[in-house]
Amino acid sequence: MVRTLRFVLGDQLTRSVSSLSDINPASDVVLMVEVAAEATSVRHHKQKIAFLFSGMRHFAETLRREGIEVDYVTLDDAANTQSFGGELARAMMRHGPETVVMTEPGEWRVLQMMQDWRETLPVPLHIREDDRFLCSRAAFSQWAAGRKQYRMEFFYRDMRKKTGFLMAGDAPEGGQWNFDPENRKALPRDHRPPVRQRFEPDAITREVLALVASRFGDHFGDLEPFGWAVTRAGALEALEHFIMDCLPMFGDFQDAMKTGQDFLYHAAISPYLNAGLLTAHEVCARAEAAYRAGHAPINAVEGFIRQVLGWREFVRGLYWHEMPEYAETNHLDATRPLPWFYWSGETEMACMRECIRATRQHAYAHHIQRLMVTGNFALLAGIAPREIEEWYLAVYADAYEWVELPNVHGMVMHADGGLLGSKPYAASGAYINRMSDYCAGCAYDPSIKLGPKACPFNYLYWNFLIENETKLARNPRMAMPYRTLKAMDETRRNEIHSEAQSFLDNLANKLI
Ligand code: FAD
Ligand code: DLZ
Ligand code: SF4
Repeated sequence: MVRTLRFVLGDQLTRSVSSLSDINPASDVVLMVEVAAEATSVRHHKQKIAFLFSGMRHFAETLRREGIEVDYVTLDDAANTQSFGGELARAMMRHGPETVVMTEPGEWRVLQMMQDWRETLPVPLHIREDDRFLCSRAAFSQWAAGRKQYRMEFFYRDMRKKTGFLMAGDAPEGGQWNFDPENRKALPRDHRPPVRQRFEPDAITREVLALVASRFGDHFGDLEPFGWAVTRAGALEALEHFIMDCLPMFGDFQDAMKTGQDFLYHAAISPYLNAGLLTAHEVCARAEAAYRAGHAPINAVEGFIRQVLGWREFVRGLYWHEMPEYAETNHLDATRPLPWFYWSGETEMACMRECIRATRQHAYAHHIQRLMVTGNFALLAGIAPREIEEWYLAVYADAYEWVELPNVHGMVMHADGGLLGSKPYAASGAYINRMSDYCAGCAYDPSIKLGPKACPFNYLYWNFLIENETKLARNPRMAMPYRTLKAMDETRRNEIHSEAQSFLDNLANKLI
């Protein structure tokens, strides 16, 4: 008789996950299911599906080696109903458990499903807290209570104090909370970043790659070469590679972009963190140890820990505190459909082409590419939040709604009216030109403001400010660009507006 059925989702591949913490191998069964409904809830990048399916299969093997019974339903199992609900119902028939235990999911959509199952299951379903995060949902809500806007920097300082990471007694290590002003260097022309570690697919991964090719061949992205780690041991190796070879320069070149250099000094560990193959605590602890051992400077280590302990925990807390209303806002009334080249990568804009190429090739782009190129364009072009959110959720191996939505809806699109960030990250071509080498290979010129050779980011930037004047001009952090706009004469404003309009019309008509 099975006492407890423990249903583990694809992004819960952590041995210490709360749904497994008190498992009794003598009487309990773990359920894991590959289902088409999840792979197509948005049409996920082929590598993302392969990463998760292979990660799930390896995780199941690890549990079995411990003597735990795992009931694993593969995608091509003839009886697979292809949905979480259907597979749970079938497993109930197979095992007849006394209770079902799960860890809360990373998406509101899935939590709603789980709450519905509670109504229909013949036995209790216990949904446990996901304690893999350093800030619980309750602790975030306590922090957020009474605040009209949430600012990461204040949250982050509290998290430093609470966890003790990079603290010297009560003070921040190095005398400052934030070393960002040192972290905005462009990459020197002849600089060669380290070659990044890739992982050869083993037999399990090869089987999954064949499955994904046959079932999801029409999804966005290249399936191969596939170089992601799919086990905890592999993820730990990837972390070690980052710490030893990349962390020391992570800070300096955090905002840099370079053609053909898709990872630079970034960690490339977000798929592992988000699927549970690494934990936030161990990643921060390893980075801090590298600092204490004199291997990496404070600007790099503080910058990195801020991303994991600050941003990652902050967006997760905000997501759960604000959902489901959060997803519905559209502060800037943006309604334009997503341009077709987000999927094809075929555009004359070299920066967009390059970032979409990296995305297609690896199911990865680094933060500044996501924020200041593909995100910036979507903001300036007034793309409907829902359409651009779906793109980001589909194309990255690390994308789950709890982390994607606040980044896209809040940080990029300002659709939440400033709940997450004090201003939109709008930028003209000058920013991209300063931080990358993209413009040198572009059909457009970042120094030209209007006309056929003008960089579209230039007139779209000023047009964005014009169109959103009533909503943004009083924002003190937007004072500088609005002062410049005020000094512009009416003719110039009209020229900008009509050039932007014709570019956007051409986009809609697939002429660009
Ligand atoms: P690094 O730059 O090396 O940073 C280290 C780690 O910090 C990351 O692995 C990640 O866990 C964390 N981190 C850094 N920035 C953020 C952030 N803004 N929010 C949350 N965690 C952060 N991250 C995701 O994990 N999933 C997403 O779906 C996702 N969508 C994004 C969409 C947009 C528009 C933007 C601007 C950012 C998004 N991010 C997302 C955040 C960030 O871009 C990625 O975490 C990062 O690029 C992952 O690569 P890395 O591991 O090399 O990160
Ligand atoms: C993203 C994803 C995909 C593509 N496929 C599966 C799957 O077949 N089985 C599974 O358990 N989980 C999958 N996932 C992850 C879930 O969508 C994820 O658990 C939810 O998004 C909640 O975070
Ligand atoms: Fe992008 Fe403009 Fe530079 Fe071309 S000129 S790469 S469109 S920023």
